[in-house]
Amino acid sequence: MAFPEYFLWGGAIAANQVEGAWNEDGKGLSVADCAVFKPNVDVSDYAAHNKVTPDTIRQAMETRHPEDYPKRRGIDFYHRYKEDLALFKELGFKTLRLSIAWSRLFPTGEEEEVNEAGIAFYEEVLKEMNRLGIEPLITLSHYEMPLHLALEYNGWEDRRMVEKFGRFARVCFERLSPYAKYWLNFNEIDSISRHPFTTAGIIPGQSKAGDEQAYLSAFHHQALASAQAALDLKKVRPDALMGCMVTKLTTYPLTCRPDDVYKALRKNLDNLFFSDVMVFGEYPRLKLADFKAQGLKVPFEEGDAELLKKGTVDFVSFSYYMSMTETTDPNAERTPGNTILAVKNPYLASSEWGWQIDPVGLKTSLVELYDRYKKPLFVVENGMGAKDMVEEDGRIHDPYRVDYFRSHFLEMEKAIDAGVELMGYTSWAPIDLISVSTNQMSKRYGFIYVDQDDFGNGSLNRSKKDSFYWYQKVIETNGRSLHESE
Ligand code: BGP
Repeated sequence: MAFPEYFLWGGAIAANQVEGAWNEDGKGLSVADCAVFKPNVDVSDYAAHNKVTPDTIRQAMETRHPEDYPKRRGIDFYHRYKEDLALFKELGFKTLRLSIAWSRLFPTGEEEEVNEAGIAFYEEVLKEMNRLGIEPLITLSHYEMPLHLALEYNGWEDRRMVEKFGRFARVCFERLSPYAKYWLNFNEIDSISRHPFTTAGIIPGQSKAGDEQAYLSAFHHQALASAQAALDLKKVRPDALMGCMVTKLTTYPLTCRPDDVYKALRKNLDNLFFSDVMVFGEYPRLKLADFKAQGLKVPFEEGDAELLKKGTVDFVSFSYYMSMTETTDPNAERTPGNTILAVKNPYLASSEWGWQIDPVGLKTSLVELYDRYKKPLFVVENGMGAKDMVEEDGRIHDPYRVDYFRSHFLEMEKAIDAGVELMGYTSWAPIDLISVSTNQMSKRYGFIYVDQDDFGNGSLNRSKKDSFYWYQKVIETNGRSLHESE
């Protein structure tokens, strides 16, 4: 069978990893502006890369220089978006996933009125996308929020964030939904405990209730905000669709020892918990029992249960980079994954960053999620970070990237054949950008090369890699080229 005619092929980017212009046109400091590049720290040491303390934040606030804070400069999409959108058009994109920097619209998050210069930027970007016929898929919150809210409230631990986010989301819907039908609430909402500051503005060690309780409270508040946003979106644009977005961390047992199987099952349920709440509009019993056993409490207040039930999502989206493996054996070899360390699967190859490459796991994830939720799915991130070499003639040969995508697309097609309803696919990322976990530029994902090194040197010129032409053909033939021999 083939990819359906309506299939939305495209790519995904995030404001804080591409825009730059961190202090232009009234933008406030965001949590992403505090992310420091640490060239001498091992790339698998996520804890060290993401370490945030009141001191590191103070240092970040005092420095005006973007050299050490790569997300402040991004790839200058803020000034080059027309050129980049034209390249996406040339690739044949039906859709582009992008996010809104909250701190451009509300510099501290406390303002009553929107910063007009901030929203005007997104209006222009979306108008240009509409003109080019590229359907926007907007993430309201992708690892970005005003820093002030982290300092003042310990981020999403505080319930008042629901109302502040609501104001931001409503402005986005009023001003931007005329140009955009597809929306996502929070990027990888499950990542709160893996990198609480980036995801939820929580500064570890600052909560009176303890970090674990703070993470659970933050999730509850984000789930409420998501439900409210789903309802508010429909008031402004009834035909718009709201999706949730999770990191799909499909986990296999290392052996068929019953204890390994059970451990993997629980890992999978931990991962599914987040989308369960947003799809079913209620907390799963097993997780509630788990929280109780850990002495944690979901901070339910009157009306919360009804809101969660009313504001469920229309579709389920997720990122998929690799699968994971678990065992009860404490001595098993471990390998890095997406901001996580997992047990190494002996059947899989790994990227240069240690992430294990598993196309079949994408099919497994799609079938599992569709069977569980019976809602349309959207793969909104998938790709492989790699080092690219620019040849003397300026060309970039990246067969490893083509191999990665081809193998994943073929498995995605099999999932569609198996009956999965898949709305579309956006690669991470169509253009090289700043890495979330390590703030590197040299961890490249794009079909489009950006001339910039880890320290910010380079012309920022864009050029097309070999994979550009390959993906262009996939889109042009709606996947049929995957079956042609080269
Ligand atoms: C996801 C994030 C993205 C992205 C990607 C790759 O978790 O949603 O923003 O960056 O991972 O991760 P990294 O940039 O660390 O390679």
